[in-house]
Amino acid sequence: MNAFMSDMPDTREKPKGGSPGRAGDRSARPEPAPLRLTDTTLRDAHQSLLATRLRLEDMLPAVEMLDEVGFHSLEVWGGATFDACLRFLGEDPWERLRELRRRFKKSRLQMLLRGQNLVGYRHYPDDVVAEFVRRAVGNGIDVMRIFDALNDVRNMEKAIEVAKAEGAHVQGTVCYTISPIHGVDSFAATARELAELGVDSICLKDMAGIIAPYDAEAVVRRIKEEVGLPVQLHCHHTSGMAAMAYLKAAEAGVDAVDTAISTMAMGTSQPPTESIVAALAGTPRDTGLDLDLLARIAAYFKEVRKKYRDFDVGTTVDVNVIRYQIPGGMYSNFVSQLEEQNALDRLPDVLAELPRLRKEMGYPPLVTPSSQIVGTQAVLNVLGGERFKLVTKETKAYMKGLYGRPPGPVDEEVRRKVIGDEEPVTVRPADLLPPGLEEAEKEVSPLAESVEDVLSYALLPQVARKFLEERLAARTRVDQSLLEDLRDQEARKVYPTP
Ligand SMILES: [Mn+2]
Repeated sequence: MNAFMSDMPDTREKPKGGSPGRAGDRSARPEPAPLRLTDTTLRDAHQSLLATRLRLEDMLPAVEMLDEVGFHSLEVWGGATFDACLRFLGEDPWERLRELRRRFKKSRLQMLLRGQNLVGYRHYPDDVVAEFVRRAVGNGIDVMRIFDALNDVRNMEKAIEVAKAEGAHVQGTVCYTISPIHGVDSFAATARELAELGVDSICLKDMAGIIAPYDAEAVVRRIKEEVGLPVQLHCHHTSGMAAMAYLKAAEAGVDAVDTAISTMAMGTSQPPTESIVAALAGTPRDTGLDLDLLARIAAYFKEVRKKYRDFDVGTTVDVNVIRYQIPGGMYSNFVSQLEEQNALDRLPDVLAELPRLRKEMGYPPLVTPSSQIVGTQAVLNVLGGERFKLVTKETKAYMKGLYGRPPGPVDEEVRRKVIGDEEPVTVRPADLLPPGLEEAEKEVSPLAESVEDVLSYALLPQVARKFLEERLAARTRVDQSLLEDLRDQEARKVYPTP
């Protein structure tokens, strides 16, 4: 699995062949290469549009076609898919990965990893992180995209180290956000830190779908100039600007972008593959992908999507994302949380509270888990009558530094209100965690049949226990019925019936 990305264009600055440019001439640009596309249909697209409910059985009929396209990679695992498999679908996420690996003969498979949070919502100890990454690569992941909600590289370094050692292509991620302290300088600085950890490429991740085309161009250009690694742009179509951002990024030399097949694209999902392919056809960044084949894939998912209509969030542009620069899910969460409290009239107060709170918390990018922490606390600050009268344990942990270093300084007065006289930690948060794998194994041992089962339990204890118990129960029922059959046969032997 080593060097499987050798076909990725070398994007370091080099003079055009035969051109007489001066050495170090900044105008000497690399030969334009085809823009590469990562397909997200089997992960982010259905996570964004169908509440992560797409089942393996509905993926498999499309695998052969998807494998033929010539995608840069296919994102098929990680993010919320792990949780949703165990929690809602009764599917073993590890088995899903192995099955996809068996069937994809030519393509690289990619996953999204939340750094030290893996595919969960809290920091896991290093031994759990290391084993999870090893097993993810061992079961078929080629490309591991690793991010941290706070862009704190200390929360990514363990996963990066292990994924590299296992021979995966490691993509370090810079989470894009809009704030007074974020800009091309800070994004480039994070990218440099990731490069120093030895990542193979950089992802600029616009999880909220808020990046404007000219900002995408500026950030991509700057990261490429400063870091000298391939750069991939990941956007959501939520604001309607993502395809424009891709075009400007393509002009700035971005190496790859994330798209979804058209019938699983747009809205909170990625821009449509076919549109990007058509937009660049005949240009120096021509993707070379086959629109007829893509059309067949689109037709397949158009039908499949109908089965999930109960979960389907549709594909309109969310103007609130542009107005408040927050992820689409966050706004709808506010609405449902306030509706539950019969307090929808307080929505403007919550929306006014959010930027104030975010400033006090050091401007965290809003992505799992920070989006949930900030969002819930904003609602509590409004409904509690007094700010920080009610505080979640996650807000406490955040203010203590247990999620890592916030991008900017936190408000010390607020910190005192939230954690009192406790000392905030300044070390890498996972340094404070004792190993967890052995303990997990002990707790789940009668149910677990593999290290992968133990990992599922270590990550999501209640959810995984329930899944493993149901799996055992299902098998026991089968065994008992077999036993009954055998007994019947025995009975017939002894007392033959006419
Ligand atoms: Mn995404």
